[in-house]
Amino acid sequence: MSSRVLVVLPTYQEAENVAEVLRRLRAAVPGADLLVVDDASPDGTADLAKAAGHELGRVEVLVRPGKSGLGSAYRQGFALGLARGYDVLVEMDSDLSHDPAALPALVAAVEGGADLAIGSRYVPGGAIPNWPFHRRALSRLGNAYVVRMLRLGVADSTSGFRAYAARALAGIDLEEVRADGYGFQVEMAYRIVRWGGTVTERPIEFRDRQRGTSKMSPRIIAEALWLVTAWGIRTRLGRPPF
Ligand SMILES: Nc1nc2c(ncn2[C@@H]2O[C@H](COP(=O)(O)OP(=O)(O)OP(=O)(O)O)[C@@H](O)[C@H]2O)c(=O)[nH]1
Ligand SMILES: [Mg+2]
Repeated sequence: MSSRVLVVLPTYQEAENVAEVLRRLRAAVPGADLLVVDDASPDGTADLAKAAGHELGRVEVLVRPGKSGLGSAYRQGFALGLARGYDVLVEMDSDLSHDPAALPALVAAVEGGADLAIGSRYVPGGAIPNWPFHRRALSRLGNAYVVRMLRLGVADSTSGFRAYAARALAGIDLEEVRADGYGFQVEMAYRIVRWGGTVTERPIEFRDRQRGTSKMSPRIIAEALWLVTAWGIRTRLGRPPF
């Protein structure tokens, strides 16, 4: 692995998870740099990340003044990574839902030529062992809607475990990306496809968070639904979607 890899980890109230994520990442991708983007979590996540970073090395913690959303944390982390000349930029949750051990396969796919490699729950080999029926159904329905609406040939466009080639992030207009949460994941994939990039999927086993609480809300789901609908309609009318 000769490329320079930056893993961006957004955190909000992940005190119970952040140190272990960093430790497992360091073991899985020893050559990568790790960037935690914390939105001033009141539970002390940033300090715990810094302490783990001292022990592990090559961990940077960026503390922002207040909760500004997942999409905004990634946009800022990616902009920093591009400015510093990384080749591969990784997106990953900090709640241990995404297994760091699966990351080398995503990075390898980008090194092999993909512009975006998505850790997918919906390709052969992918799984969500401990999700209740309603979450499974919602995620499946959401992905099916994206495929129909945007004609996007991606089985798991809402997955937040991915690796991007720097050229693809530089090719799309990151500043213009507006969506948060699931909408952010779909928007990034759609922008890269429209830019002419290649997207590939690799199977992952997604583990529901064991510790800490979810920050996803009905508002995030509604935003994604609304945006996908708007992008789909504009595309069908022959207009630029964004
Ligand atoms: N910096 C930052 N990180 C955030 C924000 N919202 C969520 N995160 C982080 O983004 C990642 C994904 O958020 P989660 O709450 O786990 O969302 P989810 O995975 O859809 O939901 P769960 O089923 O609860 O895991 C986690 O690492 C969060 O700590 C935010 O506003 N700012
Ligand atoms: Mg999560």
